[in-house]
Amino acid sequence: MLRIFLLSLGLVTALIVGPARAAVIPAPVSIQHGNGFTVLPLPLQLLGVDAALVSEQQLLQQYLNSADIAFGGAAGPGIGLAIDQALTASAYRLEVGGTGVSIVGGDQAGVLHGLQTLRQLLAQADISEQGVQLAQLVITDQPRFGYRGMHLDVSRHFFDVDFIKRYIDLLALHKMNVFHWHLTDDQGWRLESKAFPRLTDVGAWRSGTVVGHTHDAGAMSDGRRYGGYYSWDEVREVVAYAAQRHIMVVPEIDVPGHASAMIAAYPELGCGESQAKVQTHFGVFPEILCPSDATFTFLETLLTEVAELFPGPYIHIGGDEVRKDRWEDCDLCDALMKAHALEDHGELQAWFVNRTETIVNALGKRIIGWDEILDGEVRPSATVMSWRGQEGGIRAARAGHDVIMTPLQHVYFDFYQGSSVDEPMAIHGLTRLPDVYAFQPVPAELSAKERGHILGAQANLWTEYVPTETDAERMVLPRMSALAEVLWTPVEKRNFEAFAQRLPALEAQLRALGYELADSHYKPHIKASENDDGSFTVTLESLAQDMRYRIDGGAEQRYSAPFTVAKSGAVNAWTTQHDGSPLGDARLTLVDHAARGATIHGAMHAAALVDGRLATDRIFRYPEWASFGPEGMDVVIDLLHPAAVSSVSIGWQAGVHRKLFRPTAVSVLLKNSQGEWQLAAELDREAIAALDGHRIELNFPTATVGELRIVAASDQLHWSEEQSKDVPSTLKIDELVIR
Ligand code: TNX
Repeated sequence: MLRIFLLSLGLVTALIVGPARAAVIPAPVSIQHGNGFTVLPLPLQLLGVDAALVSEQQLLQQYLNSADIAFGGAAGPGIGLAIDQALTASAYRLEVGGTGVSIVGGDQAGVLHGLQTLRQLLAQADISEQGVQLAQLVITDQPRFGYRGMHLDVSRHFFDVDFIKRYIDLLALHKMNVFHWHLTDDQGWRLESKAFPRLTDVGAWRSGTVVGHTHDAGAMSDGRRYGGYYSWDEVREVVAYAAQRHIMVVPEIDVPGHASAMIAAYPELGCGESQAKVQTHFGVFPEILCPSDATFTFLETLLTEVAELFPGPYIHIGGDEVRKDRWEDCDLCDALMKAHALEDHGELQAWFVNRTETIVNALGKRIIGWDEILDGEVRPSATVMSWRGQEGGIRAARAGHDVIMTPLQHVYFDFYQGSSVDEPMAIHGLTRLPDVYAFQPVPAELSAKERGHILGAQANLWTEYVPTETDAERMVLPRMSALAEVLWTPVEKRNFEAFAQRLPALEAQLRALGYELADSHYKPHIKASENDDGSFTVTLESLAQDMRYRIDGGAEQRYSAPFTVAKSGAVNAWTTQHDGSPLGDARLTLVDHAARGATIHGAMHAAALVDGRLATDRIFRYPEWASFGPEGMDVVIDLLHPAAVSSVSIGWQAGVHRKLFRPTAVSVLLKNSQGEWQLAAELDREAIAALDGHRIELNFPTATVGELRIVAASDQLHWSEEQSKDVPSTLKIDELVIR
């Protein structure tokens, strides 16, 4: 009533107690909340706009359209956009006051950032026939980093231009400004070339795609032709679309490794008798460009096209995961190494990078390379993308390179985002929302001058296991919302709990825009820490409030605080959604046994084998398993105190998403009082093959021993696409349960 009355008087400031405070992600540098509200009558009036902001006004109209807010009115408080060069570039000031909304940017990008904030405010506003009611406030804001990026791999799976635009829309909404387009890899070449049409005629198509995980036992291709590529017109369309949103596109042409598709198209680029094909499986393949003059002539022509298509200052030339097998067996390489006094193939790779950089520089651009380019001496003018942790970035910054941080622990969005067993298959690893949020792109150990080299950071979406658009959206949302805050918000304003409270509003907005989001962060994550008395303290974490659990299938309990599991117990946890339905299926099986915490020799990361936690009913993560090569497992367990034992159970098969190799022989030996190993039990291939389930159990007459030796091996070979030959099957083992 009051509001209508005020409106009818032409007053637009209503003193109504409104919704919670504005929830903006990334959190702005400063928000001052006023006391009142401003009602913008519908249709909204767009106020005088600078000539320089025609494009931003168009975007505003599109944004209003997609939020179903009518505009084009000519009365009442409206929205005005302006530039004020007193503000720094990319900065903006947004005010909701009596005369409406004013967005003033230091430049066009600043205005765009203000528009993104406005969209979030509008999405949370009360909208009625009277208009849009906004809380009065003043936001002043600017980014922390100049480089705020998202990567997308379109080789392993192809995404069409419509999706690329939707992805770019996501970047804009999150105030990000770099789109790193990973256009080439072993599984497909995705960029048209006029000079080299076979790159797409041949290189854009593969004969199938591996089903399941590429390292599964018996992984097979689906045999379905797969591919696609972008024409020059499409690339120009994407570049222009990004430019309107002040987003730079960085194209990546990955050389000299990850080049199977390129060499399949032009075999003369490879070293030796190349049998390269566009790969159907994933991994790291030996196909590599030969460092010949012909290769560099080819690259010069190709990169000239790339430089014309992409107006930005950078071309990413890859340089990651280069297997040197073919270079080791190559006369030309030997001669080059001798002529240039290169000590090893790492230096030859650096020489390759430097020569490629010379080409790129002559085209007026700079290179970016993955951190492996530091394996030899590359010039400091090369920008380094640090992905194998942040060490490469630290080394690079100290050597005077510019650095973009993309460490896999925090920003590999192809990793699992939750540990719940109902999560969709991902490559491996676990990067939960809080892990992304905790990312610190500037390492503390750098000096002030070295810190100046950290341009910013980006997340990478590799798409080996991301086949569809929906999957891609779910992998980046909402992890990129957390990253946006890392990249934008002053570090002292970052707070995960506050972010988690602001997140649902953004999630609702993204859903309304038609995006699919992960719900992994609303499922529980189980953590267990071991106490001195051998019991476990179990903690459940989730952004959902209502967490439930059972132990050993017992009664359902509501989680309120960490609880104790005496020594053994299968914990199962889930959360309850608003409609009461359960979400998530997190599991952790804790087992007590004679070898828990014992000393164990004979394997790397062997402690995982006796840590009292089973990995056999979990998502597959490498650190939870001990891995064994062709020689198999042969470990000795030194029990802390001699104990009576009569069984050994060996976990060999992951419960979820990964099919591991089954041993073909296992045996248990016990050390007798004379210090000799005596066979206690063994199973052969037939006996093991006949077993069901994820574990192999061996029983023997009770004996009191101090040391056990457990041997597991496989004499099987399996076809390896990466090596193009049969190779011995590796074993992954977790938890040797000894009782
Ligand atoms: C390593 S990160 C790669 C990619 C894979 C990725 C999977 C990098 C520079 N190279 O080729 O897709 O791991 O996580």
